[in-house]
Amino acid sequence: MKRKTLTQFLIEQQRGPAALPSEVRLLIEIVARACKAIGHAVGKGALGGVLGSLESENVQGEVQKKLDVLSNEILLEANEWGGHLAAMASEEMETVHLIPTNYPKGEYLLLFDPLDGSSNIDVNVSIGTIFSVLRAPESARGREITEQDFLQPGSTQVVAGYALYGPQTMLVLTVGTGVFSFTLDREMGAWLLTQENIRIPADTKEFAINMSNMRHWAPPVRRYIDECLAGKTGPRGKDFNMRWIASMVADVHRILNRGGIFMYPWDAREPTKPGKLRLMYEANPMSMLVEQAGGASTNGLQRILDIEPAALHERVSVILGSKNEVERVSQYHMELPPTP
Ligand code: P6P
Repeated sequence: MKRKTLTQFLIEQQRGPAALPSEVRLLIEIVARACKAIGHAVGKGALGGVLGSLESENVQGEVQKKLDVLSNEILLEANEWGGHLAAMASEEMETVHLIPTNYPKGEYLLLFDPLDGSSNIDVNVSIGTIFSVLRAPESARGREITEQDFLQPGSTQVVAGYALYGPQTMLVLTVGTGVFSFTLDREMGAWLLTQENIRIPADTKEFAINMSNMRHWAPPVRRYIDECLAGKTGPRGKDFNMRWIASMVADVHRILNRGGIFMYPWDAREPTKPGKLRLMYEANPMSMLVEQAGGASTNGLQRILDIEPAALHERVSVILGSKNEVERVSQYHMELPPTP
């Protein structure tokens, strides 16, 4: 069976209802090529001398893994020269990364978490790269891009996607016309289309949450999980299964493929922070993918894609996946007292 390449798919998206701009096609192909390079480095592991941590910490105050920094550098270098970007932003960098003056600038902004799930790197569990594309504001033409130019709600994203470095290396992508997955043919070095119009089942029997935080959750989340744990004998009338890979890309990929609900809610360990995950380059791209696949994504009270960002690295509570389950959790947030 002859499968479409990523390039063939993107050319079809240029001709189709998405009328994908050629600069966006170039952007996606460059990011996809960078993800191939990251996947290659991940795959070499100890043989490539890329495992382990550095002395440094990132803007999040997290110890950086060698592969975090390498992945970030691969994405920066791959995208600087192309003339399609006005600037970039990364989980690993304090502020926006401007395009060097010797390169032409474009009208798009690229945001990424270069290697998500870092705690899994050294123990050979799936990790991934998450990316999001915004248009630079018209008002930014002719001036230097600032952090403020990135602070757009997730509903304005042009592209969202991730690469998953697991048993297969996969690229999952949306340009607003549904969700498509590509599997890397390692012999050819080509991304080949393997899934079209992925749909998330509206119901599920599988939840994903870090149960060790149970005593810190707000009442609506505690109620939802308690009911799942009560199984057939409880108000849900069915048994649930639990999965937690501690790699958002891997958990979301499972949910895109067989349904489920992923939750990283606010918890009392850091009461002033709305959650652990980052809005701009984790929650927003994942939320666009999930909604494009017929799922839902909220912070418990509001659609994540509607959130007006106040800061580049702001965090958010994330509840996403099978629509009927996400709506149930939102209902509980409305019925129970708000987070203290
Ligand atoms: P915890 C990885 O560090 C990450 O940002 C997400 O990929 C993942 O879902 C979450 O954190 C795991 O967090 O607290 O369970 O280790």
